[in-house]
Amino acid sequence: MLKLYNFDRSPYGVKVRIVFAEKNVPYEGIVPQNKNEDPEFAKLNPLRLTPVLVLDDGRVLYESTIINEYLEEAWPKPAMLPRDPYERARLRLIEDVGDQHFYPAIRALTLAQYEFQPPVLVRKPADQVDHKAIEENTRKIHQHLARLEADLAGRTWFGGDLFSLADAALAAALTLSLPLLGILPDAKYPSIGAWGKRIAGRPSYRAGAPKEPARIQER
Ligand SMILES: N[C@@H](CCC(=O)N[C@@H](CS)C(=O)NCC(=O)O)C(=O)O
Repeated sequence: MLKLYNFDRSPYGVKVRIVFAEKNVPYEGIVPQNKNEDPEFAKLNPLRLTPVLVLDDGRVLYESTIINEYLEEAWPKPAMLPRDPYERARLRLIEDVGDQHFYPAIRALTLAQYEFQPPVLVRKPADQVDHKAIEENTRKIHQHLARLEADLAGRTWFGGDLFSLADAALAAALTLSLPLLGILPDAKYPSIGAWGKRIAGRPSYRAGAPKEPARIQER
């Protein structure tokens, strides 16, 4: 059976687990122990990041986007990318900007004000809060949200009628991380709000979402 090394609360884990559930592909989920020191984990992924996918014959893939592209090609039904080349590229662009810019801004905003002590984010003492980083990353996040709002306007999913790899990729940011940080919901982004309610009702989302989501602990 396929093995997926990943963490319950990882946004990249959520992204991959939703695709597994959409495609109804069975897998064994494994939570890595001591992954930063364990030499066996470094053999799987020299970057020491999760998720990591191990195939039945032992071959390995990492990077959530690559894993999901592999799942899309190995289990093409239901399709999570459309046939039209431009539309495929448009959805990959949404996902890539999410991975490279949007998630890092959310992480930076989080770490500017909280210490991550799984499963809680503990608010930093006032003198350790990085106000400049909060301001910069809040601004960046709203720029991304405005663009995503425009991408979703008039669409059910980022892929129109098709629930796509981009929808899976943005699920954790838009339904978990930003609501936790108090950035969403926001009346400025009605299409994102409606999308969030739709995705929350999807069985694959319920299967892929963290069993124990992060929460904030005040000092
Ligand atoms: N670009 C990578 C990012 C993966 C990533 O940052 N994973 C986090 C978990 S959410 C991780 O392993 N962080 C290092 C750590 O927790 O020590 C991907 O898309 O798979």
